[in-house]
Amino acid sequence: MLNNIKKILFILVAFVSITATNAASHAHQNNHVNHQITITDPWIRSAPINAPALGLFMNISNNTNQEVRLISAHTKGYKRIELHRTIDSNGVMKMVKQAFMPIPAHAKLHLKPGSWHIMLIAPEQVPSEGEQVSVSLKFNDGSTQTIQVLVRKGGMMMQHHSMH
Ligand SMILES: [Cu+2]
Repeated sequence: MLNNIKKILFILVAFVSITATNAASHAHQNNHVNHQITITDPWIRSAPINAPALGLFMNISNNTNQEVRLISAHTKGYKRIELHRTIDSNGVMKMVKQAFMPIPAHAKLHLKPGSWHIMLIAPEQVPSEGEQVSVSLKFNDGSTQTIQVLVRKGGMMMQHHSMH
C-alpha cells in the first residue's frame, strides 16, 4: 500500500517536472529568440591542425522591411576575425575583406565556400571535426546573436582558403 502511494507520488513528480521544463523552453523561445534575423545551418569547415585560417558559413535570413548588416563576428581563440567575400578578379579567385555583410529586406544571404564567408584567422588551436563552437554575431540594428557552430567537412571549392 505504502509502496503504491510512493509510486504514484513519483509519477506525479516526474510529470510535473516534465511539464515545467516544457513551459520553460516555450517561454524561452517566445522571449529571447530574435525572429527578425534568423541563422540556419552554421558550420565551420574542418581543417588540418596547422591551418592558418578557417572558414565559417551559414544562412542569414532577414525577415524585416529594411536591409540588415552583419558588422562583426566574435569567438574565442583567434588572432582576428574578418568578413570576407571571394570574388572573381579576371579569372583569379581572391578573397576581399568587407566592412559588413548586407542582408536585403525579406531576403537571405548564403555564406558558403567561394562566396561570402567569415574568416577565422590564426587559430590558437584548430577545432576538430564534430566540435561545437560558440560564435556571436553583431548586427547594425544593435542586436547580437550567439550561435552554436558545428565543425564539419567542407564540400567543393576548398582550395581558395588555403591561400591565406
Ligand atoms: Cu577568407
